[in-house]
Amino acid sequence: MTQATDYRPMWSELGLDLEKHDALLSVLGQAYGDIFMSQKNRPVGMSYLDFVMSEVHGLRVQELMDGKAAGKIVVGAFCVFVPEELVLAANGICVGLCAGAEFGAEEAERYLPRNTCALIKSFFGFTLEKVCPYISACDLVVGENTCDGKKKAYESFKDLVPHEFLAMDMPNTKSPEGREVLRRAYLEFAERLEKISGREITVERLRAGIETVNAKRRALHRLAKLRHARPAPISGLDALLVNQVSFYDDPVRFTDNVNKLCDELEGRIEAGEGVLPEDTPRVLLSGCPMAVPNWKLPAIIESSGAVVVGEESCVGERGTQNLVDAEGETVEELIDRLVDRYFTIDCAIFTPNPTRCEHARQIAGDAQADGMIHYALQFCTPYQMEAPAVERRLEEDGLPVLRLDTDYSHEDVEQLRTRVEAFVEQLRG
Ligand code: BJ8
Repeated sequence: MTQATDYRPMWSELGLDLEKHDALLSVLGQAYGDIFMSQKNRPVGMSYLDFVMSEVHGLRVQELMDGKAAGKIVVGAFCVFVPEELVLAANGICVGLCAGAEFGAEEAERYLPRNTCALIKSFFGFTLEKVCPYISACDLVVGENTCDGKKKAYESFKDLVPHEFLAMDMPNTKSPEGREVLRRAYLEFAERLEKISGREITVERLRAGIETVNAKRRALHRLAKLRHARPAPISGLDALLVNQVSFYDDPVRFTDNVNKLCDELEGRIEAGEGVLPEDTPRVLLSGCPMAVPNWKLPAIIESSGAVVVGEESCVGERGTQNLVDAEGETVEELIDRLVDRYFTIDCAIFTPNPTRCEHARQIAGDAQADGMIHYALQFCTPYQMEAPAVERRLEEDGLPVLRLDTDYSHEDVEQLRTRVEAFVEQLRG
């Protein structure tokens, strides 16, 4: 994207390939302008998000470097199972790592089979092509052993990260044994963070971390709820962007700005103002997470005349649901409270995973959705396998469902558009 300051010395220091990085920023800047800035009637509060995005590889990375110079550590993650609360307690900054665009796919395929999902290929591509300043800035990268794709990919990815890597074990059932696996993983994570940062995780520090992240999630819950209004006060694209930025931005500043945006949306709702007319078909998205800058499908949906009113996704309500109870006398007790909350995340890696369907039904009802689009990345077995069950459950409620499998390329845009337009027509009845 475009920055006013010259960050090239910092990018060089981080070992980026400046030519490829320039090419990436120019494509992203163009896409952002076309998709976001062309929208009409955006809330004024989105200007903060526009600013953050314009500086996503600039000022935010500079802040990470300044933080490191002041003694903080930077921890990168690919999954919402990595608890930011522990990172904050260890004087760290937690960042989501780039995994939402096609870049360096050919290079990635030297390490991965062709039939690997686009998200995994993306983080290999960004790292191998040296265009991700975040991964270069990280003192520790956490690879959580979730789906088979990620689990096996981390075996070789760990040798590509510039600093330390931690493979975090994950359960695959919601059993007492599964809960114990997660608890042990968080204890090990806490120990590793203390070792790298040289700072003890105390009860007070962990409680403060929990309160910071709870406040961020509360603001995101508030936003999710305001989208239920008819007419919708904000586009699905802008709301998705808020969720995407939540993985990068300073949590306190972000929370403050999301709450200001929500104040504005409340004003819109009171005045009966919507971002689109009241009779615009309302769509719930459900499925794989959409990491920044994966905007392809929501852009197609909204330019086809519908509005996205919720995401049952890890970059959305699956990722933010529930808060952590901050009550506890010891660090171990607070880690147990973290486990209580994180163990409720209904990722498709769990078998069985019934609460995901129920959550999708609940959001669809609350958001007054007229239909649901199930989105899976090609070769993502967990979400592709769950799709028919989610579809059946929602259809039992009388909700039309469109199931789409795609990737990060632009080759299928017209094909997707044709199917989405026909679905939106169906919703108009
Ligand atoms: S908690 S959804 S963020 S693992 S798309 S890499 S599942 S093959 S991303 Fe996820 Fe954590 Fe679960 Fe959420 Fe595998 Fe599928 Fe690829 Fe995926």
